[in-house]
Amino acid sequence: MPRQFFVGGNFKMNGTIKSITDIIHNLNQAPLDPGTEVVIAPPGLFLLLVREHLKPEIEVCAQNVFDKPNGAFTGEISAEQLADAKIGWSLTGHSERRVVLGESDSFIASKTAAALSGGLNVIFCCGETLDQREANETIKVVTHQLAAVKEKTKDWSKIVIAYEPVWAIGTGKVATTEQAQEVHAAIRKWLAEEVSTAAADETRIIYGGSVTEKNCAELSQQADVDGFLVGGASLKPAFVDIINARQ
Ligand code: G2H
Repeated sequence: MPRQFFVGGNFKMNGTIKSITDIIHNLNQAPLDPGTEVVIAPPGLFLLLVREHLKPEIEVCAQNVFDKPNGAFTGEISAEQLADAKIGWSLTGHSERRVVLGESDSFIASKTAAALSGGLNVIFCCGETLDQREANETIKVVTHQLAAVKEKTKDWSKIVIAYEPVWAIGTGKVATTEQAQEVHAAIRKWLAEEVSTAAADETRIIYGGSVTEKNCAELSQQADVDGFLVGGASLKPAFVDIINARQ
């Protein structure tokens, strides 16, 4: 079965009730490619607002999840609480949490496993820094990040892998189609060798890092690019053009 094209919008720590309501209204009335699975990740404060007003065809995603189901963990939200609130997805492993908040591969893997066992789907992010790319360590870094998840989870059917080179995030410097395809193919090879051929065939591997309505069409034509995780551009009306990149 062909992999369904997937576009996620990661709003990061942006938006107000007014601006997010405007985004919801725009997405609700825009003509969206029915072949694309669309998921948006507003700040946690707005998850319920978005779920209540967004059309049900579009899924809602937390930007973060904790690795315990409940308890004395001030400021955290569990997968079970998200699932109870009809939030079906969470991001894990975003480089801003790895770098700014110091999340380790092992903690991210625990959060990913907890999200899956709590009933969520996960967009797991991985990617190398500029120094690592220049040292020819891209594949080593990315597969190391993936291997940490493999240690704690067997079932990859609810995981979408987002390859996000750190040097391309929010910088306007998008990976070339060749750079993206090369890493996506390496991730698929890793899945075939380390997980299963079914996981390699079926897992969506999406690209993130300065995706816009201008560069998405060419990237979307690469054999192993199954969609996008979009940051800055997901806050703009042109997000619709990215969702419709394959039309
Ligand atoms: C990468 C991406 C979304 P942007 O972080 O996850 O953001 O498109 O702004 O580079």
